[in-house]
Amino acid sequence: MINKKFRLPARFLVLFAILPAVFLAGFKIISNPDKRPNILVIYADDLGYGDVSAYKRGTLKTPNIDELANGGVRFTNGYATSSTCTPSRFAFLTGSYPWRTKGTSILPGDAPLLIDTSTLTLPKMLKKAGYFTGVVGKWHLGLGSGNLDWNKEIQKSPNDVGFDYSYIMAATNDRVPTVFVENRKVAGLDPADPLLVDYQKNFAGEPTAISNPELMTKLKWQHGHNQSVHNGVPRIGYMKGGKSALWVDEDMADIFLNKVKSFIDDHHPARTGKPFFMYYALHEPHVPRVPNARFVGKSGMGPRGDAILEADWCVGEIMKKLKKEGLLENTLVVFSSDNGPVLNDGYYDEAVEKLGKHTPSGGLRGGKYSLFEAGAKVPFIACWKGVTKTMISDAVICQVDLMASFAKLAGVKNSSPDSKDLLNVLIGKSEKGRNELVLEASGRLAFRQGNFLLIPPGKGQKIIRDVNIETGLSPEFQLYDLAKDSGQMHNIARQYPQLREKMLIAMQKIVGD
Ligand code: NG6
Ligand code: CA
Repeated sequence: MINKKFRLPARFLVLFAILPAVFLAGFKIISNPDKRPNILVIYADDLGYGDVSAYKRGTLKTPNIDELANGGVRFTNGYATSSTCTPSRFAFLTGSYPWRTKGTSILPGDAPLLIDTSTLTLPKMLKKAGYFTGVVGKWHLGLGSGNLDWNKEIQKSPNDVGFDYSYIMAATNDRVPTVFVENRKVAGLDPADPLLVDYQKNFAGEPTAISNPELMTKLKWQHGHNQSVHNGVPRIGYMKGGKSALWVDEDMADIFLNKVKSFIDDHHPARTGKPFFMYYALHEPHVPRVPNARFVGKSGMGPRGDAILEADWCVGEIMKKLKKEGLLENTLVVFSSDNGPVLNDGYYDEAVEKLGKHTPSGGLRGGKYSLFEAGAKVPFIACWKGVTKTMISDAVICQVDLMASFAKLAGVKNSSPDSKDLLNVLIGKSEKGRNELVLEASGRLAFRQGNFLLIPPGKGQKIIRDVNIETGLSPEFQLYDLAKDSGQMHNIARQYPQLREKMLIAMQKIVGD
């Protein structure tokens, strides 16, 4: 007979039986990768703060992006790190400020891969954490190791910096080669008609926009963009051959969208048991703006407005797809843009003439290429059905922070130097964003601390005449109180020399001398 002292009451026995089961179930929930959300980053090209109607600044209507904003967190202080493409994308994908690395300015279409393949990038981090990773759309971070042969397997591609799948245009839609690269190969290339690319000199006998202006049936160049002509549009750089692989600008949006949809089909977590990360890099509204006929004339603002409507439609289609696949509650969607807006970026496309009352910069000063606010302050929206609050957040957040924030979400450690874990800010649980942020334009830096923005003196032109945008450069210190003066009309650097000094020292601490 068991000694009475060692007898346990029946209810304790029941507890002992249940506890391990509860513990195991709990553990399973924590460690089951299925429970981590998919991540979809939709990244527009040159879309301004005022171009999204949810920001209530301009007159163009973007109902699908608005729906994301109205179901999630809309940031009023969301930034790219830079006012041009390559550095902003570099920062987003590496979690490191672009100016720490040489050569992060706008790349030509034949540039070698900019990201060191030994770097722990955002996609590599997520891949290691068990995500399927993909990129579709604009790349503009280089390919190969120099002197790239477009007819062979490309050895340094997005697939070498963490993407399981890639379907990209190499650089921009105004740069040759005008082809898509799927994983390591130019898609649809006929080996009998090799593709040749050169950024220094033309190929003998090949027409250009200068020698054969009659080829420019769709758009004419205004500045730059006068070399090879394809699909009636003159481009930057020279190209020959590869005819079967050349894109049709009007079909680009549909092609990218369909690639993203098939990626979702192929990597549906219900089938793979893994979450996915998709970087969907829209090509709109960067020049040349040649939207599909379905959108032509729809905005009343010419091709720039029509291209934005096309991008907005793509956002709607991809959200419909997530809904259809039952993934809305299981996917964090972040929408943003690589830099601010520009109207005339080198083609006669009536962007200026047909603008009407619309304000792409949303009343901010400057635009693409500028150190002023419109350069890097961009639409920034996070939406995860059932998780994100519906709110407007004034917290300062930057795309460089997505790496650390996604690391938190994926349950892994972040080691990226400049990236801050702002996951709670991203999903609207906290409004405590960054206190300090360094911004970049053509290698020049500005510094935001709290609500103040400091631009140290810089030599150079005040206005880029071709695009009619202020650079933000001045021989004097500039200091703005963005809380009172979001349009940066009042330089208070002389009034507040101590604040100016304090900010300069804080900036130098981050940047170095
Ligand atoms: C500039 C191009 C501009 C655009 C930009 C890159 C000229 C005159 N201008 O050099 O059209 O392509 O580079 O834009 O060639 S970005 O959004 O990719 O940074
Ligand atoms: Ca851009």
